[in-house]
Amino acid sequence: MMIEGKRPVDLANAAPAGANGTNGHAHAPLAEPHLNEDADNDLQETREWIESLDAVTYISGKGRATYLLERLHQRADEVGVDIPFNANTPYVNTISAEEEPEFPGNRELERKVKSLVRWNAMAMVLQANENTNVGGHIGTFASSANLYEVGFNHFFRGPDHPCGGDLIYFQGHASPGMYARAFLEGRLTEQHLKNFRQELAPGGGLSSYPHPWLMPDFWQFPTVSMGLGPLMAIYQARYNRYLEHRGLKKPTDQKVWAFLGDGEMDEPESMGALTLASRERLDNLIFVVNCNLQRLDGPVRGNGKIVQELEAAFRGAGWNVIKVLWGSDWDPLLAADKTGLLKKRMMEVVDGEYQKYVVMDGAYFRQNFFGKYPELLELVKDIPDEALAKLKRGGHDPVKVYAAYKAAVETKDKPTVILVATVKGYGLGEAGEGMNSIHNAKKFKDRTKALETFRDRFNLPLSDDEVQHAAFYKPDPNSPEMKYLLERRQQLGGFLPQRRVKYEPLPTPPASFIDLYRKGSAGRELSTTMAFVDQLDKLLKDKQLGKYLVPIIPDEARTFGMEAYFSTYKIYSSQGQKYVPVDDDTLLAYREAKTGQVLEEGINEAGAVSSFIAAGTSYATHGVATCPFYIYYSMFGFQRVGDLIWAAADLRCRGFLLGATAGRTTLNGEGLQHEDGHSHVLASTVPNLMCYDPAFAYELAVILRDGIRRMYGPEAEDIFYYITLYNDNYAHLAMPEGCEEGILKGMYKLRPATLDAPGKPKAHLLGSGPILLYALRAQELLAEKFGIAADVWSVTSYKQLRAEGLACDRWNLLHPDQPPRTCYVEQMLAKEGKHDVYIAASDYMRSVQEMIARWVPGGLYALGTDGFGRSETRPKLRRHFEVDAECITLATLYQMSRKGLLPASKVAEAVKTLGIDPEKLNPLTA
Ligand SMILES: Cc1ncc(C[n+]2csc(CCOP(=O)(O)OP(=O)(O)O)c2C)c(N)n1
Ligand SMILES: [Mg+2]
Repeated sequence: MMIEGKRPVDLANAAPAGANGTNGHAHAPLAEPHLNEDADNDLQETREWIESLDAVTYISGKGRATYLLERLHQRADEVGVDIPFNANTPYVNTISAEEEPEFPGNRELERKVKSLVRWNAMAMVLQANENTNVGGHIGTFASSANLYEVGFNHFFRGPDHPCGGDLIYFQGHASPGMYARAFLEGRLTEQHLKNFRQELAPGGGLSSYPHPWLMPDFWQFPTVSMGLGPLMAIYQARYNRYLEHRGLKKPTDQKVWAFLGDGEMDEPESMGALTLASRERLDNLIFVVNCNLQRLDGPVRGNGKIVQELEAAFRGAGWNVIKVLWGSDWDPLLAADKTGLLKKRMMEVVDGEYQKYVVMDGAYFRQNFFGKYPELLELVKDIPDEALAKLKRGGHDPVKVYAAYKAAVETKDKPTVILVATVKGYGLGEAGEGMNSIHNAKKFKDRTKALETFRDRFNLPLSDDEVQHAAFYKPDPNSPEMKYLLERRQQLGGFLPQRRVKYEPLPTPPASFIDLYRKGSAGRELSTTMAFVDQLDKLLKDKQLGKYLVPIIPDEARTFGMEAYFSTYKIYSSQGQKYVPVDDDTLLAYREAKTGQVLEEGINEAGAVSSFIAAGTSYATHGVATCPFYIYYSMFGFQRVGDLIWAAADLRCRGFLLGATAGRTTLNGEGLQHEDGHSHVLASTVPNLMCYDPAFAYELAVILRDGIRRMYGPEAEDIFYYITLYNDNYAHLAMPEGCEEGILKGMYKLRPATLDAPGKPKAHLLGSGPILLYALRAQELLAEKFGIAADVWSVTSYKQLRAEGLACDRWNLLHPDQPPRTCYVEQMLAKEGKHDVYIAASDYMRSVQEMIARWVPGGLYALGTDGFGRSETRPKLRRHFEVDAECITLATLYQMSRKGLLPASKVAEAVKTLGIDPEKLNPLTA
């Protein structure tokens, strides 16, 4: 039986519309049900069940139908009926044609603008490559132009909007489209476009991809390292809520949009945090996955369907999924598909085949897609081949995209993903549309023909000559399309992308903060981690500053002795605490609260560093400066999430990264995969990261205070900090007079030699972190056993010293006829004896210490922890890696003998008296 619009129904048995959460009616005629005659042994009964559902849907709406199905589901559970699991819906648009809202824009003007953006984006990449071969991408934006234009004209709110502006993660490879639009908007000049990827050209250029470091007024979020964008977007949306719940930002309906590639979704980071978004009910978050079915080399899922795979994963993770697969011109075909065969065919064709249809002509499409079933051939018999070939994918239809975006922004209590089908290289025809090679295409083979085809396809008002030159085109400012474009942006609160920095600086902690640690620990033994926990606690209690500080911990608070923070500052939880914690009656209870300050991220370094990024960039994204302190196992920092830290640097993120349980020999029992002796090597590669390896509480206090001043005070430097913290307990020395500058610059003399040996060369022992204590012990050994005077220096930052030294060297190189500058290391050592020897040891690899070797007179002998860690006691590990007091002593004697200040036999003797086994394992290879 056919169900038509005027089908008689039994109204007496229909539930009233609106009951049980109806969410809309489907008044269109319903398709004939699909019955499987072979597998069904009671067709009549099946038909009756389906008809009942149809009747309810027709009379009372889909909401009622959903309700009844839920009840049936529940009943089936009660009586033990198995329900097959299926996370997928059919391969059609989630929003049916009947449910579509009216498109509010001017289709004609929007099409014109979009065509111009397309042209200028393509021309920009083409010109750049014809002139300089600097690369660029045409295919990505060609596929997503419509996705962005619908957003720009109707959805994306700019920074002047009362919501503060939506935060948009633009797909990295689509950047030419964003520049082309900014050109039409009058924000970029033709010269800028000409200088795409030539950032050192006169007049400035445009960065290849979104980089706030390179274009700080334009780009907000770096997205081009695939997978980081989606992860950071989730944590950004969550941080927005954190700020609101803590009263630091007024609640608005501001959205976070992330535009992603379907190939990009294969990165584990892309989908790794999906359940956080649904758990936190982030209805302020919208993913748009551009499913052009291709990545760089070829199809994303040639033998499968990426949209269906993503749908199942996102639905399973609790997201609202909206599929936009088919353009409006498919609507009549779908409506005429009374048997459901067209839907079936849509579902059974794999992505590799869909890609093939793009490249082949209409006849091929007819034969291979519709030709599978005679009924489908019949369905399209009146449509000529050319028209068949032009049937659009949903992503190229503004009406369909608008409907999806509208539904997404109106969705409550869930994040939304829009899976939108497009064609890679859309509009490029034979020049690359749908080709496997399109991702990297930057020039056209048959150039004139390709450009003319492009012009004609998009009705661009360009002369043959302009086409020939791939000239940029901007219509008259008074043209209707230009007025429309600007009017839309004005209505929506200004241009995007746009990065604005305007915020109140934070107060610098008072000098008295350092005074607290000036006296040392008076013999009490404590670790630098304990010192940090105490210092952050003091800062959190600061009346003006405290509430802007954000402690972030990945399930390691107890390891670092921070459990008291849970009860004092509370763990942020958007749902408060719905249970009584097991330790409720203790002082250190595990307290969660909606206004909680601590971000306890679970075992999730990638997520925690994403929170660090959201917090450390809040001064720019929200105009509210917050200062994150992310403390973690130092081993699981740079080598685990180094790319996110690089993104943080690009983002001009501020805050403190605290690598705790640091040091290859200090974290002793945990072995090879825990003991970090190289994070300072990795950290040294990040240009705007200040790296410190302090040994004493006062050093740490000086660094923290100055860091807050530099980042959050009026100077507002775009830097951030990496500080290593250790869990070795020892007595902390009192702060020597006047060492503050040295602590910050990287080194100062901690304890001059007590042995008076006038006229004799001295040794200088440079130490950092807990190994500084061994340098102090070596100083004593040298004096007591060998009569050698040694000064001990505390080196807090080899990276800072090196950066300053390199800057001096460079200046000298470029100004050879002027008096040379001396760097800080040279200045520090200038007063020392000409024949003195220098030994540097830390709990890090030798290359860290060697960073300053070139400025040390007579060379520097480095001791460090090169090699794999292992489980042992600290003394044994320090001997194994040859960084203990005896090994420092030996290295000093050896350096002296190399300089002819001591016979080699004396050193050989010392090997014995110091108890060092010369045939011991080589730590580097052991
Ligand atoms: C982490 C990372 N790996 C590799 C790349 C190189 N890369 C850039 S774009 C791209 C393909 C992108 O495909 P997709 O995500 O489907 O985007 P599309 O261009 O198709 O929209 C690759 C492999 C990268 N930018 N980042
Ligand atoms: Mg793709």
